[in-house]
Amino acid sequence: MKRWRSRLLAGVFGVCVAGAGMAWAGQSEPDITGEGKLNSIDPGKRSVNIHHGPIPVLQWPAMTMDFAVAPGVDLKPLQPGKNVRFILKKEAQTGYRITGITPTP
Ligand SMILES: [Cu+2]
Repeated sequence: MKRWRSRLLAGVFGVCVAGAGMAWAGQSEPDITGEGKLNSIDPGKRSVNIHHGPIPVLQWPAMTMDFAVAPGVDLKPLQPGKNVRFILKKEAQTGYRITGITPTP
C-alpha cells in the first residue's frame, strides 16, 4: 500500500514538472499550495517574487517574498501583476521551492 502510494505521488509530480497541467484536485498527499499576486519574474535566476496570502499549513502569514522555481516549471505563461496559484515542495538544501505555478483569474 505504501509503495503504491509513493509511486502515485511520483506520477503527480512528474505531470507538474512537465507543465502538462496541474492536478489541483484529487491529489492524495497534502501538497502545500498558495495563492498570491506575482510581482516579478527572473527567468535567469529562475526565481519569482510573489505577494502571497497566508499559508496556514506552514504557519506563514501573508507576505512578499522570493521563491526559487524548480527546473522544468514553465515560466512563460506567467505575467507580472497577475494572480497565481502555486505548489511548494520542501527541499533539503534549498528550502521551499515552487514545483508548479499557474495563472488564476
Ligand atoms: Cu512567504
